[in-house]
Amino acid sequence: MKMIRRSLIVGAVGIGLLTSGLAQAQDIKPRLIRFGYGLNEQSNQGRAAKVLADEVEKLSGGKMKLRTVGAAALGSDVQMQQALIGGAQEMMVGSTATLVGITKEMALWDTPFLFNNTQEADAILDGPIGDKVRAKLEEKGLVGLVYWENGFRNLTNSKKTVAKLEDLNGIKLRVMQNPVFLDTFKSLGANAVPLPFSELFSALETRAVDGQENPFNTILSSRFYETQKYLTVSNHVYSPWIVLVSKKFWDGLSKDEKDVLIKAGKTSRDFERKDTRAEAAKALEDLKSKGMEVTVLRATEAGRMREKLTTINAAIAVNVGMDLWSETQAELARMRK
Ligand code: TK8
Repeated sequence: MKMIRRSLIVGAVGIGLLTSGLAQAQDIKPRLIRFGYGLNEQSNQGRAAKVLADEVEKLSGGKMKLRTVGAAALGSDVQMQQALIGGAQEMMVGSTATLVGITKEMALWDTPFLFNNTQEADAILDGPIGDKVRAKLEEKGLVGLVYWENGFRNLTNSKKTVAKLEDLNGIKLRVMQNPVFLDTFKSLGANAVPLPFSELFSALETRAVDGQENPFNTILSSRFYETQKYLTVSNHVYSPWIVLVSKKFWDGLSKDEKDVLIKAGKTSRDFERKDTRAEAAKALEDLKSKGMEVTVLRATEAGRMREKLTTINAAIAVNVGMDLWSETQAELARMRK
């Protein structure tokens, strides 16, 4: 009897040692997360990616490790989205506009002149409407963690000053791979060509296209001023970025690991918006000093553009669903009162 008890105890200790040994082996090998993005390391996107990586490392006590890969080295937005869906890559950040082919509700954010300022953008994106749109990704194999700010988009080109609607005629303009952007700029009279961001710099350099549209930050960090002489401050749409996680990867995480990503995501978002806004506030001066000729679109001209785009808005409303559209308009009206 004594003997049996003894061997049981020894056995139990043995198993205990074995499991703690396994746990240690796991501790040594952190969970590796590949996080891809399109801009370069020196951009606002790159800086925020670093904050996200540091935060994940800190909150997980080193058990999770985010390897950030910029400059579209893991692929364009669209390619990375597919890699996440298939489970070949864990995380990324990119434009919501490039997700419209996967989740049609994302087109809500492409509505020209939807938000008047960043307070409106933050309130809608971080509120119930933004959550609802984000949640739609799950059935497509993606988890939307948080929205970052890409920013208000402005037009650049190498051909001429664009001060009024008619000036867009004859400009070959790169747009994101997104039907709303394509239709918007076609309706405004430009010769719109969809291209991934990763091919944009060389397309501008070789003059395959004359112009593009992006926030000041990107025009600066991607050195578009080297090929683009003319900048029009049009603020024609507010562009969000969204941090995505592969659903396949997400479903294999523990509750604690998910919490780390959620918390770190929020910290990165708050940092990113502050950093982006600080940079944007001085970017226009920087761009002028780089030799860009800046034209501020007059309110009357912006009004004429809006007018031209009423059919686009109607099409977006149908595409994203009338309920979502009306809820957004009502919420904005309430905020503007
Ligand atoms: C970066 C893009 C970029 C977007 C674009 O991958 O494509 O013009 O504004 O920020 O998502």
